[in-house]
Amino acid sequence: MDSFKHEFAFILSSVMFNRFRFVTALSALWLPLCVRAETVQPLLLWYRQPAVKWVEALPLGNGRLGAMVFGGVPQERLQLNEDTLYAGGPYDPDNPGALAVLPEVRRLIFAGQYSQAQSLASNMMAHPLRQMPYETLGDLLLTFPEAHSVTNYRRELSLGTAIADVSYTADGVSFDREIFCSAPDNVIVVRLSANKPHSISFTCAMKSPQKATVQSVGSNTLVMAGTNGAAQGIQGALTFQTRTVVLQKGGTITRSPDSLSVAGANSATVLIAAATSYRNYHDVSDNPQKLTETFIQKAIEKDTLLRMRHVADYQRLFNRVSLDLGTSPAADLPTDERIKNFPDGNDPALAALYFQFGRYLLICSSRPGGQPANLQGLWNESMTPPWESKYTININTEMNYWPAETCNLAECVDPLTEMVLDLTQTGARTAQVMYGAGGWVAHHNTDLWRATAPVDNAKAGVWPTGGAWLCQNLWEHYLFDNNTNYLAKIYPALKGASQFFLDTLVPEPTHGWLVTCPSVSPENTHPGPGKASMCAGPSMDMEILRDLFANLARASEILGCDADFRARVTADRERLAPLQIGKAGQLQEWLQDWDMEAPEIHHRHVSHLYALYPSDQIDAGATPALAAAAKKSLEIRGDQATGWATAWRMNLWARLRDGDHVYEILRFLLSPQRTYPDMFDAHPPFQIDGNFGGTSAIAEMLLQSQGGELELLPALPKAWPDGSVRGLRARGGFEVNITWKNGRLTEAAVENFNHAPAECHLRYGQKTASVHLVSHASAAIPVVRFDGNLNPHR
Ligand code: FUC
Repeated sequence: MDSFKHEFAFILSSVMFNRFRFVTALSALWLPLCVRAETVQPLLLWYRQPAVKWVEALPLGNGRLGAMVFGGVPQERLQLNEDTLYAGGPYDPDNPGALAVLPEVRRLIFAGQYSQAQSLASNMMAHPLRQMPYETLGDLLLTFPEAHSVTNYRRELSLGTAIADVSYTADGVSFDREIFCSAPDNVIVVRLSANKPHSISFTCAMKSPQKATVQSVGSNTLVMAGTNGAAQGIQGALTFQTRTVVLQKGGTITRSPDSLSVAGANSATVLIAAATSYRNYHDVSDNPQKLTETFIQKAIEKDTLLRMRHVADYQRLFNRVSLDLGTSPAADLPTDERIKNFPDGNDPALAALYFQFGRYLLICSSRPGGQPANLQGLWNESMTPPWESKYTININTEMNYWPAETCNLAECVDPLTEMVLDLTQTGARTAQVMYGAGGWVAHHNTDLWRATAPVDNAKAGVWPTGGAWLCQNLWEHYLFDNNTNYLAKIYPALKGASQFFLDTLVPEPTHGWLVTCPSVSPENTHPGPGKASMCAGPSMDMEILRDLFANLARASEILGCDADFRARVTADRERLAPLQIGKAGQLQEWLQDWDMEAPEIHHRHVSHLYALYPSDQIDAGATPALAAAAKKSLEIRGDQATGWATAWRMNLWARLRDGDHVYEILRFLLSPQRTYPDMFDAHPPFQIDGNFGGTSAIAEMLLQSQGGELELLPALPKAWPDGSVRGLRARGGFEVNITWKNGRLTEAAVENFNHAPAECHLRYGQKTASVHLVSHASAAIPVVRFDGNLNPHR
């Protein structure tokens, strides 16, 4: 009964959060459908055993604070992260020597001396050569008395509530451990209970590879205090604290200098708060002691309301989208077994779970006020993670945000927007120092300190288009909800990025096309003389700049400003190198028709296909010849690659409207080769972009909205003949529900979320329909429903 009351309160509070949605939900009878879907098909990851490896543990997060839950019986390990705990401190990596070699690097490239250019460009690199790593905070360890017999073990993560649960029977007593990470209250909460009084005994301790001390204070508090370390010669400048409080009911609590022990309690709650002194990329003066004390004090006051507040807050975001792809007996198996069976079995519900897991991960790793999701989202157990677990902006960070708009999590983009606005400042320094240019530039990586100079090595790092690509994510955010205040906020970023390229594009000698130089087609070696990566005007750069310049022009029109600047940008856009079709019928990756001789013909990056996805410069309907060339390139590259690269291929095939091909690739992505038992994406090792790219691709299979039309079921595979999706977002400020049977659309509904009336153009196969939708703010209902032939009925 208690749990029923809880659930009812959660549903009510999450629905009440949005008055408009409440009205609409009732009018369209969505509410009963959503509730039914939740009860029939709980969205669970579950296991019959504790996690041994880190990629078996279950992630929790509130956007800022993260935990990996291992669920051991003798010992619970919560591996903890705080999203600003990086090594180092504010630093300036820009290399003033770059400007001196720039003309010669350009000359060598245009003379076809690519490897010489690449060697010389080593003088353009950042000091230090690598950026700062994101690091673990440490572990919270709960050690329980030894049990002689353990039965009924179960470990699960509910995507419906963002709560992990561990339950088992030890020596005849049933134990339950519920864990969640609350965004509204800024704490991780562990609730320990048992079905027999006085059964809860454990010791609570912390450990960390950081320079930190752990001390018990007062009667029930453990404080871990430390400073971050140096990396690459950049001194650590952050202090941090983790504050853990144990509240028990019944029994006793005792303390040692560095641990707390509970004996014979009826139940216990452990609250964990963490913070660093990071305020922003140039200010590290915050007070982690005060922050954690406040978080803990407020959480203690909330007491039993913590759970409800957490669930209501989480469901406000998560419940916006539901997806039913059908079910099968396989759905009853534990998640790790389902992943093993997925390639050969029929488990559409696992694909739906994977889709929702991606949404879950974004909610947990990217919330307003925090840092953007990094290469591992929020979760990292190492001091030296792969690629520093920071931001690789030649695909990975952009991919992290692909599902944000379509999957109705627009506010999760907020940290990315803020990061880009920071980069306009650090990147202005890089533009000036390295290139003598105005505006701002970011190369292929950045970190907590917003470093923007080229890193790692010239063949990957000297790529000036990272910031421009990030601008495209921000522009998409605008397209999905038409908010001109947001457009005004990001306009300086678009303008500064454009300014940099107005100042640095150069005409290439053969056609006089304007190109980036030096640059690379991300991380792919070309077969030109010397087999280097360095080149001029790789197709991806031209595609990104075509978008950037068009967006800038459109934005300045909407905002009514900068007519002269718009004219310059528009003129330069016309002079960019065009898309070219090569001798194999492929879309050329470089200015030269080099693709078929490239040393890695199956290379994981498919940079030149940016024009097909995420951009819409290539479209099967509008540009069929280029779409055929993009398809050829995709066929040449092959379907299987690292996690994110596999997921990118899925999005591309979805844009080519080939749902069966997307599904074929999903069978690989959602197999143990590319998905760990906890559903984290395997690059390998773990990298979160594949999860986000996979979620995005499933959304692209069901709804696309580029090019002014909302296309329903553009790439539905035969494997999902019956299903429904509710709450996907489309460009223009619309929200869409779709139902299908036997592979055919049966029903759709479109809701206008604009505060103005809007025209909406729909497509299903060859059928089209246009409707007028009243404003979301009007008294009338801003929803139109359609039958399977796109006939509207209100
Ligand atoms: C790019 C990719 C790698 C990896 C790294 C984080 O360099 O080429 O595969 O994803 O980013």
